[in-house]
Amino acid sequence: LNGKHKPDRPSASLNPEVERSYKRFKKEIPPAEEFVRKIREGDKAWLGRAITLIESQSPADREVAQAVIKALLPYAGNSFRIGITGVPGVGKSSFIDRLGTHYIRRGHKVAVLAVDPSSSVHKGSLLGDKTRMKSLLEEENSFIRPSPSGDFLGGVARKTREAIILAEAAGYDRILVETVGVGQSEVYVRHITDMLVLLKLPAAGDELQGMKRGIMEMADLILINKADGALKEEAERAARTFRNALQLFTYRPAGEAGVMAVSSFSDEDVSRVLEHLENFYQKLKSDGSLEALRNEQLKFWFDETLQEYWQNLLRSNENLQREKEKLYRLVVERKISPFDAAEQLWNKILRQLKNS
Ligand SMILES: Nc1nc2c(ncn2[C@@H]2O[C@H](COP(=O)(O)OP(=O)(O)O)[C@@H](O)[C@H]2O)c(=O)[nH]1
Ligand SMILES: [Mg+2]
Repeated sequence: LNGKHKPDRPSASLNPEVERSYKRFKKEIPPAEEFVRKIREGDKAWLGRAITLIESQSPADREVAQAVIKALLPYAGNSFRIGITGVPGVGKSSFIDRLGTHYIRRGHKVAVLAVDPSSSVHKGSLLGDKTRMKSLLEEENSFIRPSPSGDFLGGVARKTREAIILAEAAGYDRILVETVGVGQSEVYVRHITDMLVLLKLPAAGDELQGMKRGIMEMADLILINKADGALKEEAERAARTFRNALQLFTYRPAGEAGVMAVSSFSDEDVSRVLEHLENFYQKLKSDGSLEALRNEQLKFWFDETLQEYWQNLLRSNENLQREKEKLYRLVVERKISPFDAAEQLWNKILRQLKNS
């Protein structure tokens, strides 16, 4: 932590002007040691600032962020990371508010983070929406952070993954990651959490026809939410239907996915869910599957990042880019197969590597 860290990511060709602003910027950011110390003390403001550095576009910021992450890694990992997904309006934030409060009552420290693929459009996310988390927000032992923006989902998820590390180093031992169940976001959330909880609205059985099988298979727990008032019976019916349907699917080592009809507003339901989550976590820890899962995730992010470097290399090399476009034309003109084209490009890359 001597402030001489090289950026962990290849910074796009630094022209002199960028270089100057980089240096100027660097002076203004407190040194990594200070972030590390404050975060270890549990200082929320500094935790927030460090996450801002992770999300920053500036290479200088990210350099400090990477140094902070590296220094804090030994203090991370000791939490239960729970992904919570579902369509907008299903009650994710409301449920997290109650669940988080219950966790705090039991002596835990709770961080709520979000992965929102659309947040770059909306500039500021609807997830981690603080208006729906009023009671949790008032708690000393909570930390709530909306989704980072980003142009691609993998990047947003990676930033959230890094934020998890910082939050854990700050002493948060229950991490709730909220994401909208659209596109691939829950797939990425699966790669940064230990357990995936899917919230669903009470709906008639015919919903099973159109349900996204992928996410149902990924979910470790399905909550049919809003099981209160007029919807209570319908929710319980839906829970039974899902339970039967799910028996057809296969599951992760930790066992059968549970299905529960619940209401965000029922303390009894929320504690029942909490018990289920904790049992799941104990099981994951005791039979070694937590470690296996996290190892898999580390490998995934390694591969994913390597892919990214690779694509950047291809994009930034004009020669290869031209060749690729040429081959692409030949492919769509049916002159060569996509496989031949890929092989040709690959050979060209290998030749270039040998010459460099
Ligand atoms: N009746 C009922 N309404 C709920 C429940 N949970 C959330 N809501 C309401 O559903 C709406 C959307 O909730 P929100 O937490 O913002 O959903 P999110 O978009 O999934 O985060 C709000 O009006 C909540 O008050 C529940 O268990 N029962
Ligand atoms: Mg929400």
